[in-house]
Amino acid sequence: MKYSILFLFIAVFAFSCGGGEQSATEEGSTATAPKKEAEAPKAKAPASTGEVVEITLTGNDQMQYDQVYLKVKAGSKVKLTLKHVGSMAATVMGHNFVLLKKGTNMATFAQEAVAAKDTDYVPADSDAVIANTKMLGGGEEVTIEFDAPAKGTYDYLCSFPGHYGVMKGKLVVE
Ligand SMILES: [Cu+2]
Repeated sequence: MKYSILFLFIAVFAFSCGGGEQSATEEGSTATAPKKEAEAPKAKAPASTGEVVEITLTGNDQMQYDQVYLKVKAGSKVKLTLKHVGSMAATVMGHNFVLLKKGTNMATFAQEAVAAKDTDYVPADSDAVIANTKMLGGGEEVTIEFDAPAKGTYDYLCSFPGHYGVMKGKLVVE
């Protein structure tokens, strides 16, 4: 009886020591993990689900998009087709689609875009753009593909001078 109690005591002691070491190791590994997680949100998109979302957006001669609210799932690939369903030239009624990163001031961006005529009214050195199409004239269309950004709501606009006041919308990633 005495031996068995002693054995039990040793066993419990040994177990708790072992357990202590184990949890210390786990704490050690979780202590380094947050650093990696902290870097992750900076990545443009979550792991791809392989799902492709096709969207067709139009712009017309009345300076209007047909949709001001687009919704896609996080991790999907967005295949966006922009069609200019009007007939006016790109030089007078050009339309494009520019998706902006969160925190971008649309008015400020649009002002910078006006000065970027040489690059289709999208500032070449801008880091505020997630994706954009070229500028289209009546009857033209273009398709672009991009990875849906992280969950959230993003602004998009037509950056042709003077258009963003009306030609803008929200892309929701959920
Ligand atoms: Cu436009």
